Amino acid sequence: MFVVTWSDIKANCSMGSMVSKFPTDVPQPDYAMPWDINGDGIVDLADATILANNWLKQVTPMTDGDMNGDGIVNQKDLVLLQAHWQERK
Ligand SMILES: [Ca+2]
Ligand SMILES: [Ca+2]
Repeated sequence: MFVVTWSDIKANCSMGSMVSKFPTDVPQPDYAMPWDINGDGIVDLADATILANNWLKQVTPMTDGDMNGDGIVNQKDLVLLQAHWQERK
């Protein structure tokens, strides 16, 4: 039986469009609101929750709470979230 795991999906994403959009070796501080993690147009508790759920995890750069493009969710991303708290699109 063929089973697709979440890591397979992430691996495919990182080899495809995600990498070309967000190069891992070039942080994109001007990218439109990476701190709005869920993309609803405001930086609030919902985004902080996603960041908390992925705390210290390796993720696809610029997704799931990674905001500086280094592929890990940590204090650097939390600082960015705090700096843009309640910011709207
Ligand atoms: Ca949001
Ligand atoms: Ca990060």
